[in-house]
Amino acid sequence: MVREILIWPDPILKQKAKPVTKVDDAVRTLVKDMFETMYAADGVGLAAPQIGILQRIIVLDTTPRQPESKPIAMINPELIAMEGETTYTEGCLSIPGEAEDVDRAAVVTVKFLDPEGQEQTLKCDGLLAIAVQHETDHLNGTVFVDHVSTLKRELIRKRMKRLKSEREERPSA
Ligand code: GNR
Ligand code: NI
Repeated sequence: MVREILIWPDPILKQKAKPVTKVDDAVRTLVKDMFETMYAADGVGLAAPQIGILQRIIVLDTTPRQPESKPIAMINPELIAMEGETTYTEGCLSIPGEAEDVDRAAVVTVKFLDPEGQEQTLKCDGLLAIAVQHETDHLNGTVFVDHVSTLKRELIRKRMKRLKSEREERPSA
């Protein structure tokens, strides 16, 4: 089921998500909904708080609509190593139409539980490393505009206010 994505600055997006205590069918159903929502919105990642659920779950697919597309679901992800630096122009499904440069680690090692509850460790680079950091930020109540200047953030806040009021007038827009 495709869920509705919250638009920043929704107060839910500022909260810290709670660790998953048991990887059960409810978690697996949520992961399925998160993939459906991410693909429907043409994103490369999605964190549970973006659909209003304060649990530490993220999904990623940095090569959607390619034959070798690799969907990854991470439960309770933890960044255990970060190396190097890189800058990438980021966007966010919760901040539609906006993009700003953000500095992050270039290579990250992430430890997580897969949907079977098995512990996994993955070393990521490129867009996947950026997306993992962007999504783990969401689990800690942070969005990419928290990494840009106050001036840019306040301009984006105004545009999101306008976007929300337009959507209330014309819900299909
Ligand atoms: O779809 C997304 N694209 C993207 C581009 C650059 C850096 C990060 C991202 S993640 C974003 C989806 C999203 O908002 N996930 O929280
Ligand atoms: Ni995002």
